[in-house]
Amino acid sequence: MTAPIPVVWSDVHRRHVPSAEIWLGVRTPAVELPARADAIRAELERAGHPVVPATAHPDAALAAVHDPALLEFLAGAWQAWEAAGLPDDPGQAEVIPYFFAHPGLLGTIEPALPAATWARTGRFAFDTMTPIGPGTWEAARAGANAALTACELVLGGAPSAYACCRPPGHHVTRSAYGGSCYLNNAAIAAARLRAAVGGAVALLDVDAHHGNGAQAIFYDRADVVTGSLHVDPAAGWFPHFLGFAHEEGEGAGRGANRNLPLAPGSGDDAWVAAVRELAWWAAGLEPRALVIALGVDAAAGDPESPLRVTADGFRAAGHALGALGLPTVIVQEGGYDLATIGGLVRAALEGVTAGRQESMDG
Ligand code: SP5
Ligand code: ZN
Repeated sequence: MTAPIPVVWSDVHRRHVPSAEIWLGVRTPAVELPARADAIRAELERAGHPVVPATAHPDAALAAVHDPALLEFLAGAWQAWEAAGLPDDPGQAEVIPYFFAHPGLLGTIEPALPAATWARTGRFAFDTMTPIGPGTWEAARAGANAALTACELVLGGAPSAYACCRPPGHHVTRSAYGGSCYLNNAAIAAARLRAAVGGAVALLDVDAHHGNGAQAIFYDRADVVTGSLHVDPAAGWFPHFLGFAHEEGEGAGRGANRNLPLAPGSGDDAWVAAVRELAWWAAGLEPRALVIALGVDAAAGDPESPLRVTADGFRAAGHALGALGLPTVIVQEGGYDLATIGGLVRAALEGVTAGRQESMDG
């Protein structure tokens, strides 16, 4: 009988309360809300998972994957916004970009770091849907601490640990944030494990959306193997410009990135087959540890994706990944159906434990 996977937790996530997502210039209801993590925790506690508080970790662990300029911006963005009076004039209470340091604008010229608060955001944000409010930095920083605490548990001998990170992180690149994400918790965890285990680390992303952040961060590296299955961006889904099958890594990292785009409407059969394919592929590159970017927004009924995966599908996915038999850190990403999100995470964790057990017995 294996012990239930510990849940690493921080209440500080509740300080991040986005008021809306600006989509096509329109204020639409925010979906990445505190009730998400609270629902997951409640369900996992009911199922007997122990809850472990996240402990503080140094900024150096974040700087392993993020540009210090991004970290400095995120840490002070809301205070600067407020000090500039922007909540009063023009009346925007959260940090939102309007003008972007687009590569087609800049060519080979390095972007300036504008002194104007209303301009600086466009150096670091790649969408308008990821507002920074008064508690956003503290919450994101606490999420990174949770991911790092889960790493310490696993490095200390736990077979696996789950970090209930909120806000999520998998869309954040080395120097740009978006997609409801501010710090790439899963990439931070992968870098931490990579520094501690004498070999490669695999970071496999089952969120409904492409894990573009880790792909970009580790694109030219073979020592962090990245893979993602997600709804086909060509079918109109975020992140639109990335996540295609031909993105295979470059330089030393060629062959160490894998994308499996799935058609809208894909359900358990196609989705679980893709998870197994990703797991087998990663196993062939002989990683010594695993990070699972566990979004559960591929679920049938999730408002943010057209995939149709059930709790049984998430259990089977967990099983396939647990069967790799690796020290495993599981990091929460998306998942927006409050009625089912907890049960979906619970099923995935059950699968990880069962798959792991089978790999030991077998
Ligand atoms: C972590 C994660 O799952 N991020 C997903 C971000 C994708 N959001 C894109 C939403 C596109 C517009 N949706 C229309 C409804 C507006 N609320
Ligand atoms: Zn997602």
